[in-house]
Amino acid sequence: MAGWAEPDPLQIVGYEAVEATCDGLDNDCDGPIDEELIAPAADNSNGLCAGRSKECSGGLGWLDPDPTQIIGYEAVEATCDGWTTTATASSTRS
Ligand SMILES: [Ca+2]
Ligand SMILES: [Ca+2]
Repeated sequence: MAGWAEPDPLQIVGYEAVEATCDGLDNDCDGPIDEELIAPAADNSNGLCAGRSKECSGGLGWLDPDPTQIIGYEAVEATCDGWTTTATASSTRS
């Protein structure tokens, strides 16, 4: 067989027939990068963060969504831990 031939994509390290890895690479060689990936559930699923999925950040992989972008987020409950913050003022004057 003479002439030029396309390389076998199966021999390319990291190649995927269907893009499946959030890595900032176009693993299926179709142009778009990290497209149509199925995001895993976020690590923090408490409070307003319930039901959220991770976001693909390219080279940094999957990251939990930024809680400050969630409607209703309050800095008082910055840990988004499911607990309701209650004011318990107990200061006394001496
Ligand atoms: Ca792709
Ligand atoms: Ca990818």
